[in-house]
Amino acid sequence: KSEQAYLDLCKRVLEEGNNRDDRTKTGTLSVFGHQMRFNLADGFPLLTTKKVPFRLIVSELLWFIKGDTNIRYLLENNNHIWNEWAFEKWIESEDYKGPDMTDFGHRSLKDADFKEQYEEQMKLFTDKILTDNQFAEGFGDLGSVYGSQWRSWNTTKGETIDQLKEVITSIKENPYSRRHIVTAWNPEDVPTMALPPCHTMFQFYVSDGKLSCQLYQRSGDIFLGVPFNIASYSLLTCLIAKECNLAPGEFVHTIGDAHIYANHIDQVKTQLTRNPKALPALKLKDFDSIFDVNVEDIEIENYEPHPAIKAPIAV
Ligand code: UFP
Repeated sequence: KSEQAYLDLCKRVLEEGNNRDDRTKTGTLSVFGHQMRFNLADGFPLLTTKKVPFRLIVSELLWFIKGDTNIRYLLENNNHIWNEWAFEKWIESEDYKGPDMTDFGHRSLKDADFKEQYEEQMKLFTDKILTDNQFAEGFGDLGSVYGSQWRSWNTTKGETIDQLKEVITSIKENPYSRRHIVTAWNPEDVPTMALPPCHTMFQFYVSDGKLSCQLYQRSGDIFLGVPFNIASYSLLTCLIAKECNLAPGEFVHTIGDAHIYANHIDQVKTQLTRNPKALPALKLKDFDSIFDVNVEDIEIENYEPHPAIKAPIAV
């Protein structure tokens, strides 16, 4: 019940995890292959053992659902989680005239003066994305991220496939199909992507009037990423269930490389000392199509988590 499946994953990795080097040179404890199940009838699986920022999860998911790949929508919703990816393109372009921002992620962790400069440039960048249409078109678009993979997958014939729309139609028309799949992993694109999709594919399953979803996540940052990912796909499942007149079933979360970064271990241990509280409830306003849903249509009720726990993000 509740968030125990997540806490069990944390315990397993602390106990059994292999010490591994990783791309970010931070070092991790990692296991390969783990599955968590969340029964969405038990409450909405937004962790209570630390505060998770639900509004960011909502605006990011609606951004994907709309097929939007421009960070302007996120910024309009005060969501900054994808900024670095767009910023990177800007500082590498002819248009950028400010101080050298090479390797800004690592440098701003180590150098307070640089961090200040970086934050100043980032503020200039995001203000311009919000106010200058042409600039936003040029530098706000992230290209092949989930929004485009879900809603306008490019085919070799030069056409696009709306996987999300098609999967919803197939759930409605042929609920017992074993082909309710949306994929984000495109082997042709992967070699040139800055961040190949972590959520490689997901599948839906209808049983007893309930809609379940399973995600295969190739790589999971257990402390910072996974709590977001659980809530995001659970919300997606609840939204699609509502459109299809089904009750939410289970969210099954399968992770390939499930890791705790070396600089998150103390935070995870702190979190494990806390007693989980009752899960909150998701409240959705009525809608006909998930493509029409806005941030105001989604509320979380009775969310009374333990305080947030800070940790550095691996870059
Ligand atoms: N990561 C997540 N969830 C996400 C996301 C990224 O856990 O939604 F976008 C983490 C996993 C890993 C890193 O720690 O980001 C991606 O690095 P790599 O591509 O080397 O697996």
